[in-house]
Amino acid sequence: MTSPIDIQAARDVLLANDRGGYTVPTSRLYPFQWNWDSAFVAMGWATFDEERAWRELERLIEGQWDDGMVPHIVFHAPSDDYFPGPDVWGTHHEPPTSGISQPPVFAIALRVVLEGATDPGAAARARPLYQAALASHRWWANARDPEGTGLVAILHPWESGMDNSPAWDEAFARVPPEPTTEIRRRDTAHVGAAMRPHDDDYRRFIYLVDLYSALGWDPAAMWEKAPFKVADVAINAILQRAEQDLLHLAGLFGSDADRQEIAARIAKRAGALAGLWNAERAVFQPRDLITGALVDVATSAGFLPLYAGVPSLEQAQRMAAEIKRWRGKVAHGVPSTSPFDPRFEPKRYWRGPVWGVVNSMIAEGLAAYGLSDGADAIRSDTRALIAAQGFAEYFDPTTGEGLGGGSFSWTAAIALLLSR
Ligand code: 9WN
Repeated sequence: MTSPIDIQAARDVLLANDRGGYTVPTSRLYPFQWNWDSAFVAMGWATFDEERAWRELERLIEGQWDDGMVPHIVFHAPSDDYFPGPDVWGTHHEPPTSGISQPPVFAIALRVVLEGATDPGAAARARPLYQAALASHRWWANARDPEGTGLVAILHPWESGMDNSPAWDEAFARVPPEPTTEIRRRDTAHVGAAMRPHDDDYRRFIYLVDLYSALGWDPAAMWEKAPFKVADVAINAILQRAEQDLLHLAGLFGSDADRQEIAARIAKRAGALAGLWNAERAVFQPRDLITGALVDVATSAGFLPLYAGVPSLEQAQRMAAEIKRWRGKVAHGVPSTSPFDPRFEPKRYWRGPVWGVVNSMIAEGLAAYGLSDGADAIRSDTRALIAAQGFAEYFDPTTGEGLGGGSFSWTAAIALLLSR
């Protein structure tokens, strides 16, 4: 029997990371507002402070661009603790923001916050946020799937939220490690370099930022010139789930035309996502849009279509069995990279460690298929890791050790959601 999660301690993490209506992922390492972190964090706030949950979503939307993009970072206040800052991004937006997006968890969080709300003003609060979410889903379709295939692409590994996943190795190797901006990494001053991406990864990360900045962050020019273009499973699965929640919200706040538009995107993406299934590996795999080939990799992102109800029941059962096999090989699930893959590194960021937010989505997906044994195992692993090690950024699946930044907001949010 593991000890329970300390709920007050989880709340205290959010309170300590609150910078006035937005929550930093953790102090020092990530001193701004991050897109998908904030969506999970809003759901965490909603468990004990409804007003604060609304503010989190509203403050993220302060960074939304006129074309609908919700940037992956909003630089609300200056800080020297992070690289690359607004000067490197050069987006000239006010407030300053990065120039790429991140997994669109926003509409999912909006629905959760609204459904838990007791304040009579909640609908008035949700209405403009619904419009913001709709605009951002349109942006994904227009800017990141201009050919209308049904699958959106990421143009930078940071856009996936899973920065150094082996899913990008092949495509990323084609990006020249030759930025014009001088690299001044700050992350390795805060956490050990062995837990972070390599310097060579940073040279390519910043090369892409320099390239897109020179193109004025124009989506059409970026699409044409991007040397890195991948239809990521996580982005598409999360967007598909978010569209379902948006469709529900459109029933409250939208028009018939909105509903038809959203439903059409859902239908098209469902078919396109089905084409990413690898029956032999029992995971979904990304497609490299430069070569046109599926990337033969097995990562935790490959299970996320469960969260959007994409797989058949038989596929879902096969994935549940595969997750069990991975958990059997290491001590704690779900590792971000298959522990049977030679590239598995249990401490290096997205190349092996367990992430609470990913676990929460996979577990919710399995539960929706009635695969409650699998869902319960993942939830109890997540609870046990947090109870034993605190609110770490991520965990070593072989030892359970908490790694990366400490007092981490989205881990605290997941702890609160798991303790409801
Ligand atoms: C780049 C904030 C973010 C998360 C990402 C995670 C990491 C940033 C970085 O931290 O990425 O966006 O500098 O390493 O990979 O998922 O949103 O917690």
